[in-house]
Amino acid sequence: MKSLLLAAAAASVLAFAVPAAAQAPQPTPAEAKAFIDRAEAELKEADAFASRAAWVRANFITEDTGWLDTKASAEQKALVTRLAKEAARFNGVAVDPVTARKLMLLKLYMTLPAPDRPGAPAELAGLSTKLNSIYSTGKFTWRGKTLTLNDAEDVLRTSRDPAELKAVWEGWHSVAPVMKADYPRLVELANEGSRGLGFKDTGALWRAGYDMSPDEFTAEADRLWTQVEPFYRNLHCYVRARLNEKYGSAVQPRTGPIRADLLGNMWAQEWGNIYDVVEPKGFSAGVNLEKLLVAKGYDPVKMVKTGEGFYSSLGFAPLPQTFWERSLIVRPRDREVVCHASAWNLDGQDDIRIKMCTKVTAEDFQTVHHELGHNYYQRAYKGQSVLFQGSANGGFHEATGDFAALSAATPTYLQQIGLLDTAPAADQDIPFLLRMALDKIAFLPFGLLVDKWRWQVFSGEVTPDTYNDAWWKLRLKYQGLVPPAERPADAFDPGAKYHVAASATYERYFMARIYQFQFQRAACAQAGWKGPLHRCSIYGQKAVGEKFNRMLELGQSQPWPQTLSVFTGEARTDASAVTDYFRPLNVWLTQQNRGERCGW
Ligand code: X8Z
Ligand code: ZN
Repeated sequence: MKSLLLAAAAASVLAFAVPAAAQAPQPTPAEAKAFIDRAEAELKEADAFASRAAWVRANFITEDTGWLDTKASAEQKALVTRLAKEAARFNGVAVDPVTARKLMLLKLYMTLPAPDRPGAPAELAGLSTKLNSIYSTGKFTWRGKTLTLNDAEDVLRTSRDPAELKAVWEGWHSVAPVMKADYPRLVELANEGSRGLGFKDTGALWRAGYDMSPDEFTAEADRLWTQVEPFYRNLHCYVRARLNEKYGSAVQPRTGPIRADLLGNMWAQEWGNIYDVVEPKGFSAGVNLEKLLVAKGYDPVKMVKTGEGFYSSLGFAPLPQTFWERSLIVRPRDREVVCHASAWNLDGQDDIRIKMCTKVTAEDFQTVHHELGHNYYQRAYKGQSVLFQGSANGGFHEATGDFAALSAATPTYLQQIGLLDTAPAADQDIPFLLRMALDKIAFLPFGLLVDKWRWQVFSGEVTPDTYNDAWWKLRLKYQGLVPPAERPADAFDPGAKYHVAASATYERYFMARIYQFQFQRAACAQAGWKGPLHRCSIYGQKAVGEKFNRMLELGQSQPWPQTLSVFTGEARTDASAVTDYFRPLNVWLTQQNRGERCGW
């Protein structure tokens, strides 16, 4: 693996080989360091302003908060572009490794970098805010009622009527075509900005965040997918058969792809909501977390408090009082907000908050742990300087809370916190693992394809007239899914997914679904766990928590393989942790699928 840091150091050696007389005066390493110090101070100030504007807009979407957010974001983009350009002066200077890494990270600072010309940062920031707001305020009419995404998701989760599912699925996707007017321009501007920073396109910039070249990252993602693909195909085959039995061949044929609206989730990215449809026969009834939460009187705040309790048991300090005062935990009735869950740190120190429209469901129990993981990570690396305040790579940030949730999902833990009254029967492993696989394994192809689509868009391989076809080609290839009916000519289905509308990168979720199992395997070994990996809970294991926090504290101060080895002793992304965890289920699925024509 070639790291960008090594590439920068090699370039500096070459530069020194050129005779001094042929060169403009070389800036010194000390000047480079002074520049970075100044840059970090400027970034900190711009961030403080931009993140407050973004928070206010996300909590109160109006024309005016959009205007303020756009202005702050445009200023931040202009600053980063200017700094990155200035940083180019130090190309070839033999700077110390810390400064070299910061110079590299400066170029990766913006997800959508702006071109270096007047008006461009404002135009790009404006498009970005606008698309996010269209998504977040999106509504459609169904049976005479106006539905938000939250309402639509409730139908997808609970309805077992294929006509209803189709209508609501199509209804939500009808909010996206209007975005198609702006998306190509956003792509064009971000690409121009990325090229100005020396990247081939914005997709290459995103892939450069993994301490390897963009092409190496593409190959790495493909390698990992190959490790888990057979398992996904097994799960697909099993679920398709159960859907066929439930709905009949006219709705879901026994062979070929699965209809995307039947899987309990708007994007068919996690399938745990249809556990009742695919529940294995011959086992005692599995744990129904949603029922337990409701029965025990959980409300959204109690869900978050419970999440906090898990982290406290690992030795993490309690959330600050300001977290409870400033977070948004319930969807407000009287104003528009960005409901897609997120975690924030407003000041780079202790002002951590979450913003989510929490429902008392199994899905949100998981999401609460996910979001808090971001907050504990942010707080752990607050001692790092601005350019090192981030996760080892994007996957680490997304994996942290999911790692906690792996323990929090175990029946042992649910019993420890009084959610489950009786110990689960000894034969519950397969139902439990199936429930987990519906979320964890089903997600993998989706986690990969969202940015496969964007990489193609940014590279120009996919153009606006083929946006939607290319999307469904990937949905079919990786997930084995088709839409419930032919899509209209103006459809822009990628835009019906938050991260596309909001330009948030997605490959990190794919990586996170692997890292979280590596973290879990290492954590359980540290705790001396001898049983099967899926039954391990690290609740209360303070020594594990302390070691985990030591990894988090490093932020992005060094290449991620070094950081990963601090906690796991492994320096490579390794999907064998996923297959280890699910091994008994894969054997069982293979037996169940006997006689089926798997694949699509
Ligand atoms: O977006 C999220 C989090 C916020 S970082 C709620 N997730 C992805 C998604 O919802 O698509 C978590 C799982 C994948
Ligand atoms: Zn997240």
